[in-house]
Amino acid sequence: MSQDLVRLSISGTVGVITVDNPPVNALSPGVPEGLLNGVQTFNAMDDIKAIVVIGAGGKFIAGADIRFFGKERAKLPMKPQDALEQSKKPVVAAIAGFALGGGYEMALGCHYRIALANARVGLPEVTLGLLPGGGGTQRLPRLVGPALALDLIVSGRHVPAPEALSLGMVHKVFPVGSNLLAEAVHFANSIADVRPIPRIRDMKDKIKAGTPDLFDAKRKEIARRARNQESPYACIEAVEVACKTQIDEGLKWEGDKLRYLENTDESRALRYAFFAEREAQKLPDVPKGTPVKEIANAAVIGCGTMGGGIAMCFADAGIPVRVLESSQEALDRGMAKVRNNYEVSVKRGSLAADEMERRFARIEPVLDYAQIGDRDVVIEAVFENMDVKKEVFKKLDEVMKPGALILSNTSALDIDEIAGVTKRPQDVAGAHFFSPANVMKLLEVVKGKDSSGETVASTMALGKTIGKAPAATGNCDGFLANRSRAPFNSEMVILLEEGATPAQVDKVMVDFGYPMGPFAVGDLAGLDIGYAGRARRAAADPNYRKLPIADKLYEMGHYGQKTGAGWFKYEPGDRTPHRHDVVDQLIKEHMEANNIAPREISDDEILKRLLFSSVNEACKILEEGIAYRASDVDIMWLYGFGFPRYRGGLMFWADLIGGPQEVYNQISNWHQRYGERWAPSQYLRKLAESGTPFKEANGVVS
Ligand code: T1G
Repeated sequence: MSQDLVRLSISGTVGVITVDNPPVNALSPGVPEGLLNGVQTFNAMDDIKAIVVIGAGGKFIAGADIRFFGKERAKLPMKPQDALEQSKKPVVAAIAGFALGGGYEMALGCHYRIALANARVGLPEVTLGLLPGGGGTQRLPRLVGPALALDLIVSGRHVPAPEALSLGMVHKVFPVGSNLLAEAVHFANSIADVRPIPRIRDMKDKIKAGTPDLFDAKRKEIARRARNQESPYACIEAVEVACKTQIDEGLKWEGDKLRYLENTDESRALRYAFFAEREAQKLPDVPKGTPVKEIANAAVIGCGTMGGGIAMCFADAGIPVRVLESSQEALDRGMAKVRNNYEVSVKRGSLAADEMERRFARIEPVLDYAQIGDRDVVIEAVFENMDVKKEVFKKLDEVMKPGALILSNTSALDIDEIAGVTKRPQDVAGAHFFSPANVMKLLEVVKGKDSSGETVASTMALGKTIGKAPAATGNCDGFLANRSRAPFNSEMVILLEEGATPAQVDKVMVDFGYPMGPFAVGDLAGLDIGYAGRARRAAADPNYRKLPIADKLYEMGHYGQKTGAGWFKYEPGDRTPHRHDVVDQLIKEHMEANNIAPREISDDEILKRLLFSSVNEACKILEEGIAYRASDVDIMWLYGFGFPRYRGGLMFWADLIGGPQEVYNQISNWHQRYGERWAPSQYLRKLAESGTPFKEANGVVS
């Protein structure tokens, strides 16, 4: 079996070890064994002078097989990366595509590393709540120095080959299109007799730079971002160990730490999120292999905050895009905002000035619908009003070429009603971006009843092309993301009626791991958006629980940061939230008018009232077949609402704190106390009764 996943061949006096484990050459069972066997076999052959390790399929190795973490794994007599390093014959790692995690660690066990120019290397284990457990934390600091090793291991970022060359992570880079195997054999022959063989374990100079200040400074630097997490700190400690101990002792420490981390909730959650994002691409009602439309160019209708941000997504992905507005003045204003967004990135150092110009040049402002008719895709991002959207879609139906994708960025409106004004509803779907569109990764793809499989598959693929995390949903008010979030938005205001304050609620959610509290987020997005949504829901549902405090705050003209005050008050030019006396007064008046005595509300109750209300709604959405699976809910919450990734997502977190039974029991209590809005979903009850965890929930209870 190992031979199938790892093949051995000989080219002259060079032994070639080829890893062939599609789709990403992960180090699944059999691959480490095959690598070990390859090194030992070629070391036993006298006429082999050097060895090459290469991956099949245009990629090197993607790292350990993540599916096997948390499970018993075969123990090898020796780690392949150690066998590679101790080989008596020099070993060359030939990297195409990617060498990540355990893959790059195999390359670090080799004595030389060469790569194609479009390959990338890295140690992303921290993104899975782990640390490089195959020698990376001990070898990389010796190769490039502890400071750079800390940056690479704690960030987990991928390093493009040219940069890796400049950092000393690879020895040589070959142009794309080169015959990497031939180049590797040639390179191996050129170093076959070089002695001593350069083993990283023998490199002792750079590691001396590992002073205590370096590690303390790194811990301070990550403190806010790594709140509530263990793995980033374990990565720092591992590099510190590398600087203080012999490598074999460090390797043992590292292996023990990996075995601990892989069994933490943090790592389970992060590994779940990794697979959930990929699972979301699988649409049960859209056959695999459904043709996907080529998108060579795009158009966006509307150049407001959303339209401009969406245009940037295309420009950033190298796709030329025309932005259409109703007037030159609106167009100029929108383009100025886009330019400013780019300039902020340049100022921050996250974008080079010349790259900004290239991207900005891909966005072409236009005023005439005739100028967008030939586009492969058009995304409508005009005012969130059904009549306005229908007018735009009638126009698009007239001008767009046959087969063009015609998408709406609506965040909640009925996609079937919108598609219904066109003669081609099969080409229409929702492509709901989250503000700011050029930053937030979620793309909520809304399937209309007439949307063709090709339209849905093409929109999902477009999401990946522009660097988003796409997830699909059926059609309902608010779709999957905003509808599951709506109870959270209500419950947070209702808690104020009982004695909580915006500051207390925000602190609970920030301590839980959100980057910002929900009241501060409301002030940032603008309270007018929520007001319109509540009015629409109240009109549609006589039982809708009104939020008088929120409505009054809006009606008094407090929209949030844009008016200098909302739930909090803001000094001009300063986003720091301060207590807003008007809110205190509104809460006081509401309690007096309703004879409510304020009570101490625990942080735990606040957290669960907000999140359980949304878990319950998500169960209703799953039961109605609007969502495919619970992990899609989690993708929406991770990428759309900033739910902390190291908790896996709303549904995965609910499993961690007791699962459906715990949630059902608590919701049933609140149903007694607060009435219908807390009526538990039938599906939730079935999950509880059947003992099915949320993460396996797909709307059906077998
Ligand atoms: N293990 C198992 N499956 C993996 C995998 C992995 N490492 N990487 C990808 N897959 C699956 C993925 O779920 C999908 O499956 C298919 O391969 C294609 O993936 C000891 C502890 C390599 C950049 O973190 O970043 O090594 O959906 O859609 O867009 O120190 O996959 O088709 O059924 O993402 O071309 C460290 C994780 C592991 C790299 C390719 N390595 N992978 O991206 O394809 S821990 C990583 C990626 C470790 C050691 C430590 C990306 C990719 P399906 P894809 P892609």
